Amino acid sequence: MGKTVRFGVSLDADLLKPFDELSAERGCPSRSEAIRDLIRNALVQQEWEDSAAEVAATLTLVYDHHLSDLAQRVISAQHDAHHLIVTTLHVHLDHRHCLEVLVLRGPGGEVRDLGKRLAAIRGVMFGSLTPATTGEKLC
Ligand code: NI
Repeated sequence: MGKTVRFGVSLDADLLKPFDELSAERGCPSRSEAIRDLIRNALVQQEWEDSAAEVAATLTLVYDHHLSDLAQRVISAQHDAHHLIVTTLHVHLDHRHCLEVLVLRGPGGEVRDLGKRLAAIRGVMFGSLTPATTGEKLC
């Protein structure tokens, strides 16, 4: 962690009021922490805009493993992209439904494409990619 630098920020009171309200709603302890969060979010978003930059993400899938060869197709698609998958968690939600959480790491473009490919498999009921970061560019 680098040394802390203090700087002043000037902005319209009409903009500060909703910012403080939003920060309080999100449980942010101070304006400094709220501004740090905004900067980190912007940096993570920038990482994702560069499709070659290394990112981390989680992908959540829900599917019905009774549907013909669906479970096999989900597994095959994961094996094809084994280099992007750090780990998987499989939960048998009930007699029919499976929930899988995949932790992904690799170039943003490939991670995004894998998320789309798996979520688009016919029979997958829910697919959601949550962008994260490897943290290397954040302090
Ligand atoms: Ni299952």
